[in-house]
Amino acid sequence: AWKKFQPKEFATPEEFESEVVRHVETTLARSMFNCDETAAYAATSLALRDRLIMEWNQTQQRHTFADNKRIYYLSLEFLMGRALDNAMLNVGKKEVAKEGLLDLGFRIEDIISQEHDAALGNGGLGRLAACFLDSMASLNYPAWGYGLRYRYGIFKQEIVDGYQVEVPDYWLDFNPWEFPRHDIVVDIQFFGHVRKYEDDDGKPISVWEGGEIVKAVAYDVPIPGFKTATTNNLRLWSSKAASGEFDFQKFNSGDYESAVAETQRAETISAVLYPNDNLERGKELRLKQQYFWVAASLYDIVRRFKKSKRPWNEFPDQVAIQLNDTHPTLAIVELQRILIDLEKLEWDEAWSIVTKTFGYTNHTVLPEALEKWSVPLMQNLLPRHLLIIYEINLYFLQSVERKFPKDRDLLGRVSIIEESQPKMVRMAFLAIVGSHKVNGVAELHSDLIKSTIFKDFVKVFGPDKFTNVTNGITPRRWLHQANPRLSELIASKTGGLGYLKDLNILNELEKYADDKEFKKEWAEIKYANKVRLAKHIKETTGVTVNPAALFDIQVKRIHEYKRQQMNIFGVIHRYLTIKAMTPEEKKKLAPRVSIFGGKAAPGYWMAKTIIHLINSVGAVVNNDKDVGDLLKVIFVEDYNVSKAEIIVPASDISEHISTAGTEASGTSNMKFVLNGGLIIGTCDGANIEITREIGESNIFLFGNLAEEVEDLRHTHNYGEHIIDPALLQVFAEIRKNTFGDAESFTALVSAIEDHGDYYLVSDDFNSYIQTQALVDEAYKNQDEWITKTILSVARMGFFSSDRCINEYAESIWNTEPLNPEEDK
Ligand code: 26W
Repeated sequence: AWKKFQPKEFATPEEFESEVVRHVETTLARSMFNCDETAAYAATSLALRDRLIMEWNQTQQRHTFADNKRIYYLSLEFLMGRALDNAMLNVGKKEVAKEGLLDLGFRIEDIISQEHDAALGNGGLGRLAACFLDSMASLNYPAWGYGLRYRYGIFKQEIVDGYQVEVPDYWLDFNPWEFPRHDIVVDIQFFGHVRKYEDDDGKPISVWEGGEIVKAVAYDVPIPGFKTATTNNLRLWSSKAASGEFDFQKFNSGDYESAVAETQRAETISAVLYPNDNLERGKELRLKQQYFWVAASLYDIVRRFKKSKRPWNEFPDQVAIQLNDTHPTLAIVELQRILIDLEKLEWDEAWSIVTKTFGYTNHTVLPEALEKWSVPLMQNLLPRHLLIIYEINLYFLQSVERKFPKDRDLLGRVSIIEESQPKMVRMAFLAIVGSHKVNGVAELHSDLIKSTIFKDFVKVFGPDKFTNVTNGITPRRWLHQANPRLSELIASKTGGLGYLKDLNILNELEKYADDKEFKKEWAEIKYANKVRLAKHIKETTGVTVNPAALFDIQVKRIHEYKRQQMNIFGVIHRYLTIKAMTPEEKKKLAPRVSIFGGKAAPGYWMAKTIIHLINSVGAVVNNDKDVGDLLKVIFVEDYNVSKAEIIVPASDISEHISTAGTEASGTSNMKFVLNGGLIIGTCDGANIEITREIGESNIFLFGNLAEEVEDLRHTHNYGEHIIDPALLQVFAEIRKNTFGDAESFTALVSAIEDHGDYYLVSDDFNSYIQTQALVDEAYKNQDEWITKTILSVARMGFFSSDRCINEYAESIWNTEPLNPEEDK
């Protein structure tokens, strides 16, 4: 018997320091005399992860021993951001590390900022997955994340002459947070054909033969919970050629090129994250990614289940698989294939296991984002799966026909196969049919999917299959880590950091909403956060902004439905208003900084044009002597998670102004309010529930409602389409080449004037401008403004992703936490 290895407790800064030194001098093989910030980051991370590994192993042992139901969260995206700060805070060792590093001559912030973001996601969906991992670990759920280990995450955005330029994000040079598991390798099959025969009992058998094999190698990332011994696992799959380095036979026969090409082709599968958000393009490589990841994950899940030697009918009691949008829908088909082809279960028994196992979350109603795969493409790549899909569809349509024998149209509408040219597999329909629960991500959104895109399925399955789980965010990263001073102030008034585990405790802040001393500190913290952002803006853009000005922020993916174009048109309107003001009038106006940030999908020309317009307006406004401090327009380059941690705490007002009915939830809205910023927004997504929680008087709502959108669009197309006069003035100014060659912005103007204004920018513009004027007025009364922000923060408890995860656990997964002996 061996003595168990005891990781360092880091009880004192000296102990931490000595571990950092040990890693610099041994693991990194460097001398402390030339230890720069990069090396200090590496050694600090390595010291900390030694500790994580132990808790991670113990967590896995505990889970194996208890053998409870596990949650598997399948997501093509995990937008994790940086890990070091989060790990230090979650294990409660940041103070010790800070002291230890200071003693070595380093400031902890400088060390933290050395880390490259893990940017394996596009936006909301990927960041939600990351918040869920944090909550599941912090609440002690036995949970796994499964994803792809992209070599290139979301591209890095550079702004050159006002235009977006994409630069590859190679992030794996040094990543101490992942552990390659070269012993966990799964063979994944593609292409080939299906051979059918009858066995001795006359039972039809299908065998998937031929094609090619690619290897999936597991890389594990520890996910530490906040103040708990639970450290869960995120398993990311990396693709590798099956024949090793390269094909030696081909190599020896002189065909060197194709020998290497095979390796390349295999490794391409996990090479790059698709940078489209809310746009489906049907590329074969994307389907390969999806199957590769799903098949490897299911192999792993099934293998783990089989170790328990339980009968198959207990599978749904041991395994809950949540599908993060339709991207992993092939998992439904793959599990059915494993059960009938490999485990030889009867179809019905297998299908009952499958549907009890899966839950499907929808994250968008935009038609262009709904996944469809062409039948010929799937036939070629996954011949056996296509046959199973047809069979699932057959049995499903038969059941629909039995239930609604007179409704022939219904069958065509709900069919998993769209009878187009070519035929298409509708992945959302497959996900609904193969799951026991379908949920939307905010109340309005969950209602909308029931009354629009999935209407017929409510009729077929009944309303109980559909439910809502309103999104949430982790207060650990989005308050405690991003805004440490605010967190400290809150802790000092609510009895410590307990509020981070039970966010409803924030309610206790209500009694300080009129407390002079408290408000002063509150306002000072906001100001300091604005100074921090102003410094970042100065360093990255060269523009000086006044931290006393109203910071108006819109950061998110650039998309027409999110209406950054309306924001920048509003900025132009403000600019024209200022230019026409007398000096007296100018004195009465609250100075504003309009801050934008976000990436455009590389092929999304309209979104790129919006970025160009923002930068062009900035170039003019920021250098106009008539305007001075009254208005500045900033585009923050390369918006990502670590930038969000600087930007979110610095906002006075943030913009969530999507056309009503288009933004499924939004989650940055929650982050901004939790950090003491107010919102200007439409009645869309989670804005509605935020209003319900914080009170109507603490939010600036405007614009048409979701139920009005359809009629308005109809009027644009078939009736009179009158453009708002203030907006026409803005267009006239653009046409005067005030912001550079007007031709470059024609598409933006013409989308509204000539192409039906699908996103209702003109319809909402007047209401938007007026509401912005209300914001100006409200900001002048700082005392009331601060009270509003305190009351809002106090009422944000509902939006913790902990609440959200507990709802999933109760209403979809039917699981409970597995608490370790003692929580720290
Ligand atoms: C196939 C291309 C593609 C890629 C990503 C289609 C759709 C997506 C995502 C589902 C888009 C997305 O990120 N949706 C966002 O999900 C967030 C988390 O639920 C919501 O808060 C956002 O409102 C929603 O836009």
